[in-house]
Amino acid sequence: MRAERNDHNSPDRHSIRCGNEDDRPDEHEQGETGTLVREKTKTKRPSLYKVLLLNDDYTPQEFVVWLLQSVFNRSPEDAMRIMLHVHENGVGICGVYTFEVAETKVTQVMELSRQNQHPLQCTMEKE
Ligand code: TYC
Repeated sequence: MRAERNDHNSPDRHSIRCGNEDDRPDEHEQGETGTLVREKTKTKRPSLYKVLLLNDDYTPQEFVVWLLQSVFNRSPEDAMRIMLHVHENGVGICGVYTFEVAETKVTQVMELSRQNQHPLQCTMEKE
């Protein structure tokens, strides 16, 4: 006797459920058993990028603190801590973002620095 193939939406169908699946009807029927295997949906997490601030001898500390608050949404205390870290260590992390967000923030920092005639440099680096 041939096994009944369960209705596609039946909750008791024989399927392997994975944590990461959607509701696409992406199933294989294996042989005559009627077993339905749902393939895992690949939802890859995006790569993350560190936005780095570089020290220089000319950009005013107040400007760097203001940038960290305005562009990177840092609290005044956090902005001061990051600025002093860069001042003392030569480089520091402003934040970690997906590619487009990191790229936008680097552009904003470079543009604001240029407009204010400061030599401040900002780059991004894959985590
Ligand atoms: N070193 C600068 C000064 O003493 C301050 C500064 C801090 C500049 C961080 C750039 O990314 C920077 N005026």
